[in-house]
Amino acid sequence: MATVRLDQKSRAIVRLISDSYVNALAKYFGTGPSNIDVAREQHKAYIDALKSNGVEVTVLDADHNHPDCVFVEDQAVVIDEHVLLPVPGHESRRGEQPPIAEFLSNHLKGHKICKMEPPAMMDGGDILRLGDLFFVGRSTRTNDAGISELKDLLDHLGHDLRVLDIPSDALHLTSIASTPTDSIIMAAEGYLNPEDFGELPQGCELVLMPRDEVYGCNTIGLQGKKVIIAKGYPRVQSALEERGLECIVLDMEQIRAADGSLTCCSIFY
Ligand code: CIR
Repeated sequence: MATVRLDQKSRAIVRLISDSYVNALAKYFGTGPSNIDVAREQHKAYIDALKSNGVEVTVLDADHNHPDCVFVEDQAVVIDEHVLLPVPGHESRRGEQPPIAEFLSNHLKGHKICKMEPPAMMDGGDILRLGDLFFVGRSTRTNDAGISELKDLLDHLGHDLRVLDIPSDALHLTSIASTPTDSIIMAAEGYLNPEDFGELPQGCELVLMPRDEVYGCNTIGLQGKKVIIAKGYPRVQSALEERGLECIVLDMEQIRAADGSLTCCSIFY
């Protein structure tokens, strides 16, 4: 999930789909991508949706040695004037990071770059931002040492962090929750409970969706009351529309097949 607030969401990086995408890790939502051409079409529509809604998008080349390289969210965490480069939780994904780190270092000159070191590990997909409050998932990809490094950074920036345990049938926190605005958390029943998030700041709301719409709970909120959602989750769509948001609906079938959600494919900076 984007670790920037809505007002900071004007630029994003994405990365093209690898020729080896059919070998992407897939253990949760999907059993593996089956059609690279369709995956690329769906990814192009994703880029177009960001661009046509006012986001300046930089497209990085694919890394054909890394089947999961399209999922850039996991590789870098941008928070205020800091970039945290985590140690990605799955060994096969660690080599994806250098070009992303290089791009962010070159384009965010005033930012401080913090590099995590093993045994700490974390995927960016385990972090959620609700205004100035952060949540992190303790998962198969994010361990306590990684969480402790994130907490040090957030303490330094004056932001609170709450830790949630990710159930064994989910990959990341953002696989089961997102923040379509700076005051709404959308999550799936049966994966997370209201108590897991704790008391929310005044004016914030937790919207719980039925368990069978868990994939739809990953959304990308944009400026202008717009939100990108995945196709096929009608209750997610109506819950957002009831709250005055305009939904942009994208077919994510071949991205989902590799356990990827909408937020996984971009880093806002
Ligand atoms: C993986 O298992 O690492 C990829 N196939 C999917 C990563 C999805 N990223 C995300 O949720 N942030």
